[in-house]
Amino acid sequence: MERTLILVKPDGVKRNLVGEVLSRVEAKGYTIAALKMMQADRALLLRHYAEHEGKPFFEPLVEFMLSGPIVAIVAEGNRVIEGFRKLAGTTDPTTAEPGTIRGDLARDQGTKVVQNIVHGSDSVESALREISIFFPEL
Ligand code: D4T
Repeated sequence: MERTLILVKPDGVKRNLVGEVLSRVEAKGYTIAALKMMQADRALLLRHYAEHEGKPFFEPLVEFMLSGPIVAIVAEGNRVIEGFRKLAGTTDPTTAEPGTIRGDLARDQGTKVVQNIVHGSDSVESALREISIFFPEL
């Protein structure tokens, strides 16, 4: 069964949207296989966002992800990686389609990094890698 890593980012936790995100994932029919609230540290984020190191939004991204607790979720189901990316909507919340998590719940805050409520793995390889970072016990 396919699995994906979902993160509710600090903006989503601060705005009390954890339940809203979970309820959209569950309503779509995916199963929550694991879930934890945590405070990320820099080392964890450097591993998770290794592909973005050196980009202009990298430091603001790490600072943002350190700014409060996050909720890490493993969701399971056939084609859940693609399915959750559709539920999340595109990266830029201003233009994300209404009906999606980002399109319905986020907007441009004028910050150096996009604050867009959730992260979702973008491929089978990323999902395996990211799940092992956030859930080494699985
Ligand atoms: P994540 O990884 O958080 O699910 O988001 P996406 O897959 O939609 O976006 P990403 O990995 O390309 O970017 C990670 C994170 O950085 C922010 N970002 C991204 C940004 O502030 N400016 C940018 O130009 C890009 C590409 C948003 C999400």
